[in-house]
Amino acid sequence: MANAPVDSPVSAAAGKIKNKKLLDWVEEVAAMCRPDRVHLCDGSDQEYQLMIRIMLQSGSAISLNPERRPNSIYVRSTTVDVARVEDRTFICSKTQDEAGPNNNWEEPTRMRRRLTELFTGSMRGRTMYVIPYCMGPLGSPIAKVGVEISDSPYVVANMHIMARVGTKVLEQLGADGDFVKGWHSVGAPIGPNEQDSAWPCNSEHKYICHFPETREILSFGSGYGGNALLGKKCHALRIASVQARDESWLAEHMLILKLTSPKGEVKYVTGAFPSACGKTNLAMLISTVPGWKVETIGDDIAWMKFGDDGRLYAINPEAGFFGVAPGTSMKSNPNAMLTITKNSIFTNCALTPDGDVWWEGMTDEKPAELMDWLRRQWTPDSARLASHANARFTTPAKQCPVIAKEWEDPKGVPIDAILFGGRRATVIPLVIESFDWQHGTFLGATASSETTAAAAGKVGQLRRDPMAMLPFCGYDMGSYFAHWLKIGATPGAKMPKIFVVNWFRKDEKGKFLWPGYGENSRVLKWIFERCNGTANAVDTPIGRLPRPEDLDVGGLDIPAANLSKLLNVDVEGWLGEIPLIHQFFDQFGERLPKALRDEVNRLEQRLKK
Ligand code: GTP
Ligand code: SPV
Ligand code: MN
Repeated sequence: MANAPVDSPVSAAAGKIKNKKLLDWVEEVAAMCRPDRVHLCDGSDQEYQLMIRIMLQSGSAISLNPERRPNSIYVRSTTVDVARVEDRTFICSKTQDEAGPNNNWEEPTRMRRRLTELFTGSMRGRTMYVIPYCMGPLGSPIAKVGVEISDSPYVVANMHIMARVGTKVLEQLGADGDFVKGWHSVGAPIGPNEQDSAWPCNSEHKYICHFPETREILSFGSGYGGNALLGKKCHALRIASVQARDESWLAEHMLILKLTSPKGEVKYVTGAFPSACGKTNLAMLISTVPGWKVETIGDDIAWMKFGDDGRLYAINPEAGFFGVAPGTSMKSNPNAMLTITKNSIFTNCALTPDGDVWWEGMTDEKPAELMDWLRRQWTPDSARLASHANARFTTPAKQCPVIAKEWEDPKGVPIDAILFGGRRATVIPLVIESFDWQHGTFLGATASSETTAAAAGKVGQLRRDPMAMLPFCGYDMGSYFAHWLKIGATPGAKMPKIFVVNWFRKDEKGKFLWPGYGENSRVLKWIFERCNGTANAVDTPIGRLPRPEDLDVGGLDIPAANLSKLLNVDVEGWLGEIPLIHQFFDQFGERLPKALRDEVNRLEQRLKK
């Protein structure tokens, strides 16, 4: 990398870019943002180490103790930049109707004007990094290329872990390949005599904008997670959901797991759970039912396309995990703990005196002293959390001890079951099997969950989060539901079975009724056997449910009363949902498929019988 500003910061990088569209764009962004330097990312380990050094030198990062956690760093953001900002996230489609009631919308030309003002000169004093990335295994027919331009070395380092990046992607792109453009600036230019701050961002202006028609993302003002790592939520969900609609496939907020029975039979399962509702944990769980095994393919996003055999094949577009730290422990998720032993980035956790990280729930006993995520001394008597509730680890997927051998298979894995989950203290049972695809789509479309710290705003508010896609669907959700129904009606399609799960039911005292985590394997086993037609279920007004004796709870110490509550149909509760579902559906107007309205009516009739 050139260290001194040169006359044309773009020229060195430009010489290596063969793709005309990319070259023009890099020049356009550089001319607007006025960085001191331009760095075309090659994706090498040297480059990763350089990013780490830059962050260490600027005070952005601290090296963790290499004996405890080799090649790993600790980073803290500021209080105004700790999570996705849903109220600052926009879908700038031509019309507001296309963005739908589920998205903030702004007219594209107006938003561009506003963003041009903000991006102008926004990279002064900084290096502009050009990061070619591939979502999905290189060469996979399901994978897609994007290029993120960012002024943040933290973003570059994270993208190295989360996606396939660098020269190999540029080669795949070729001279005339197409790609998604992602503009990103932390929005904090450095003046001539100014020092950089430890976590540069813009505390006044944040915009996470998507232009679905031109397949562009413009993200300004934040350096955190889904706001800044544009391959993830912005590209792989918001832009990709629009592409998926246009090209008849599915881009979903789903984990992908491989489930093997004691007989060695394999099924692949995807699961949509809202942010911080258990995808990473389920994707790498250790079964408590003897002989059953879960292996990980992905923990956050699934792209699914039909194979020639009419089945849906899923790939994980990502290469790493950006996982919720709090609650992760050797008890709750040992495989995650073993994944993050090295080569990882920790953001907004607490720091131990011996240079390691800690977060709430990591150990039964709290450390005697810590530095909290806001750089203050902390002891167990401190009346506050040591790590932020949305503290995260960034870690390579290939380090996961239970990563499935086929996790990078370019053709994907054939899906047998799709799960919809959420945090529901009441009403929703432990598991429901849908009657058919349309009913399953209805259950997904009406799913609701309590909000979490993954997004800025109130925590614990119950809201509808259809298919866990409310913050991530790049177009009108009425049309998205229609797309789901259309996919299910594809001629010759062999669709997965759809299930609802809820690990978060509570008793009157607010205690979880279900132990969760590894014990969720008992539900996975039932789902597996339902797919094979070997487990029992009873038809109820809300769907097919196991009776307590249909679920393998051998060796599990759970009161019979809890189990019957977990598998009970709360008729009153469901009847109470009916008007709320109608109300929710009303906002989509004409675009709501009639079939979903029929499903509510049928549900009501069955409940009243
Ligand atoms: P994102 O990365 O934001 O998309 O989150 P995620 O869906 O991957 O959620 P994750 O698995 O990281 O879990 C989030 C929180 O839920 C953690 O604090 C977990 O400890 C907790 N959690 C996960 N699974 C269970 C479960 O089965 N039962 C209970 N009670 N809590 C769980
Ligand atoms: C989520 O919020 O669903 C995440 C974290 O997976 S982020 O990448 O910040 O979106
Ligand atoms: Mn997520």
